[in-house]
Amino acid sequence: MSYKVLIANRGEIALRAIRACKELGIKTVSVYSEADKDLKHLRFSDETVCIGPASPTQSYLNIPAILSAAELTSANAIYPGYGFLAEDHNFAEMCEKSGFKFIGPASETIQKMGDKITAKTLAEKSGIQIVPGYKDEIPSDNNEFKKIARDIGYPIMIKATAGGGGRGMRVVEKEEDLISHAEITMQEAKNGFGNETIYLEKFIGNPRHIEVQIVGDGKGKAIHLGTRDCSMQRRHQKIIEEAPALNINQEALNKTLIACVDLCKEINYEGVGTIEFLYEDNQFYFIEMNTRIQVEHPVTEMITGFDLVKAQLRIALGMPIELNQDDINFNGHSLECRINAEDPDNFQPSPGTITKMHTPGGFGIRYDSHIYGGYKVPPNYDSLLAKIITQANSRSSAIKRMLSALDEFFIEGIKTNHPLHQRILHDDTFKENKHTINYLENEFLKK
Ligand code: MV4
Repeated sequence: MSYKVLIANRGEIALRAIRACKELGIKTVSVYSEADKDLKHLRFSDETVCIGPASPTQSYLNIPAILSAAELTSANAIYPGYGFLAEDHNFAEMCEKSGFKFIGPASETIQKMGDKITAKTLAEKSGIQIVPGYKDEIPSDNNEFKKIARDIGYPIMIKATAGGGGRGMRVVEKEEDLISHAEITMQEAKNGFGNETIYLEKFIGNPRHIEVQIVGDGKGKAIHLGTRDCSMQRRHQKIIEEAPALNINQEALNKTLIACVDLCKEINYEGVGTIEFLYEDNQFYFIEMNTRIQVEHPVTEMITGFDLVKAQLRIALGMPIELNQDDINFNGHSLECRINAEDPDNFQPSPGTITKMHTPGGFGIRYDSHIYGGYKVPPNYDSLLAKIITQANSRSSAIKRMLSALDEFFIEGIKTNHPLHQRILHDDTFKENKHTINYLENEFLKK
């Protein structure tokens, strides 16, 4: 049987998916926009189809164009990657209804996890600790509403159930702001997501961002692949990620990992997924679940040897997860630096032509990227150029290996955040693993 997968994405993740398909003997169709005809992965793909103009809404978000390309090339399945349509439950449903396997969870699962109140309820049912708060209907009586918020205790966070990833949320410091902030959040949620439902949470002030990687076969088998720490971020854009998360309370961790697997078993989760937590004062607090592969998946692959993208494809083909939890071993430490086409001083995008470059290599170094000398970075998409990933026996060795890799790496012609990474890797707070989600913006960048 010859199987054909259409890759509904671009850049490094499209290349990553093609590499995994090749290993499995799966044929690939790559779709691209008019701005992307020179992308590297198109040369490695069996077939290519141009699906529209540079604007994402007219190409990588254009569902009819993508389904037509799948039809035209007789693809069996569609690989969404991350971003774009990866967590669009309507897209997943339309793939299925058009006869293409969506490589990911069932559209109903994506929809449930996309509704943050439903996600919290499901997580709580499986024994995952959630942020204390209130997720029932907001009473119309302002005094009743104020009483609920007072019981949670200020500061509180108002979140839109249709939000996520930092969109549709607001901190309320004191009672006199509660009603106005709730009204604004509801109005923004109505305009932005077409759903004005909000919920309340205790505001966790200075946590780390820890996430758990899970894999499920869609038939009730699930395993976890440990944790990642993604606390080094700016405006919800992760910059450095690592696996495993270190300096974590073992008892809280073990309970959380078991509960994450239980959640996946309970909902017959199919594919790979990430359960996100805030971690503060030895406690994990569930915030949301991402039903897709994540940018930072390589750090988990590097310490486990488990190929997450291959697992996505195998599971979609109905093949079993070959490994049991006991077969998963965690080996040393891995770091990922995201190299972006942006000005390191003001974070402004820096598209343009790469005139000259050199990539890093060597023992324990992985380089995932679609760029090459002469490639023109278009201004229309995410600024991610490359991911440098290192693995070593310890965190400090992985940091040193990353500094060595960054020394070899150069890109000329456009600005990148390469110097920012070098500065962070030399920073004492980072080296001591004492940073939280607030560190980069509130302390490091102000030094
Ligand atoms: C929070 C929080 C503090 N308290 N919830 C931001 C993205 C979304 N996934 C949830 N987010 C947060 N939820 C409570 N109750 C702080 C954040 C948050 C954050 C979380 C993870 C990583 C980076 C962040 C940056 C700012 C705020």
